[in-house]
Amino acid sequence: MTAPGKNLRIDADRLWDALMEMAKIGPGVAGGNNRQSLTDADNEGRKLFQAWCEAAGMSMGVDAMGNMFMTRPGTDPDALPVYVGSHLDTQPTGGKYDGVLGVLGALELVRTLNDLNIRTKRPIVVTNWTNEEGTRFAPAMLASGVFAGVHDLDWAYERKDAEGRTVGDELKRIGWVGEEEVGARKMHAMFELHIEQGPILEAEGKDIGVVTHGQGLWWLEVTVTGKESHTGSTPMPMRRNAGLGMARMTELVHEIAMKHQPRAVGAIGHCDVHPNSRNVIPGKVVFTVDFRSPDRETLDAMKAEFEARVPGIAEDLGLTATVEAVGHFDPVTFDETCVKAVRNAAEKLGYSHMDIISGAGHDACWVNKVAPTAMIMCPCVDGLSHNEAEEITREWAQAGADVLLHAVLEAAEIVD
Ligand code: HGY
Ligand code: MN
Ligand code: MN
Repeated sequence: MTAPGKNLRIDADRLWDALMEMAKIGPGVAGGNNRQSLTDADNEGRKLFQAWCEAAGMSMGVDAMGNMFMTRPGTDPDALPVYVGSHLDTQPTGGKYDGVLGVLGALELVRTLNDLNIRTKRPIVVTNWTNEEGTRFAPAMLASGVFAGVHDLDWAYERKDAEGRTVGDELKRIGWVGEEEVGARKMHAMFELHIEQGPILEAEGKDIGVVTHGQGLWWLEVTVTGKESHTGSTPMPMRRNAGLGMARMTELVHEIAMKHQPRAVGAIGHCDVHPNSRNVIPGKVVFTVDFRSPDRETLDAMKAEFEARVPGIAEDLGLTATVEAVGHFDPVTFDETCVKAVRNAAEKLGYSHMDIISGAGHDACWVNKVAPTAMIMCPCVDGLSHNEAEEITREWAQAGADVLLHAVLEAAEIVD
């Protein structure tokens, strides 16, 4: 097996063009994207990705969760394939690169191999995972979670969006319920390229993050119930203000996360206020807490402390509150051999690099349960993501995709 020379690089302009082309689908209102999972825009993005992959000689397989698997054959059809990809769905105010860089960086990898007629022993499968973001349908990484056996298919199909539409119905509506059983595919390895979505790589002046671990997550849905009443004529002592309850519980989330610095984070992101009227005291509020830490004990301790202290806050204000876990994964340790392939690639190509723990969750976190997996990160400007102003440089995109190419080739084994 020949090792590729360090002059083997992807075509950075072609990758950038693909990113900008995909960004036109499901545009946001401030230069980013709103291509939420299983919407018509998601369907349009899937079809463009399928067309590009088929034009690059790949054949498509789709499973019952709509996960897209685009295969470039290897010389040994019996060899377990190397999977490489990420997700095309975005946040409602998402950026152009979160997930998309990993999918189109993988496509660019195949296009580069085609240009040079490079064959590999193992097939290479470029992958788009359904519903990574978990914003329209919680939890995040839903389809890769079904693939890894963490969620069962029926439960995943029943996940509802704010309008009450289910994953199963929406998958059917856009025509992406595939024939394949979810999780039936076996992998030799999986690699995911992703922007860091944090400030570390840029601050340290590094082109590449060699992702050794991913932090764990708890998503807790809190329902606080009080009593709707007039904001003008209800005396303060008589109020049962669910909005005030949420405010104090939000403070509590922040206080708990700050207790566990520097390796813990906590915030609320989603909240529904009922009836959400200017002159009605909120009778009910539903909101989601997002706790994360690379350390499992810390993560579970934050959840436990929050759950223990919520009833006291509610009682003080004459409210009731329930806390339900709606998303979870333990901290992840990625596969050493795959991580080494990433580090070797960065070293060979002369890209500055550092080991890093992923702050965000990724499909790779679940796939790592069923196959050797690793991630490659590139910086993003000001560490900003989940914001339409998310930005990367062409150089960072090139560095990430070059390292992805060489790491995948180490696993897929070049034949000639
Ligand atoms: O929530 C996450 O970490 C990912 O962006 N879905
Ligand atoms: Mn992502
Ligand atoms: Mn994201």
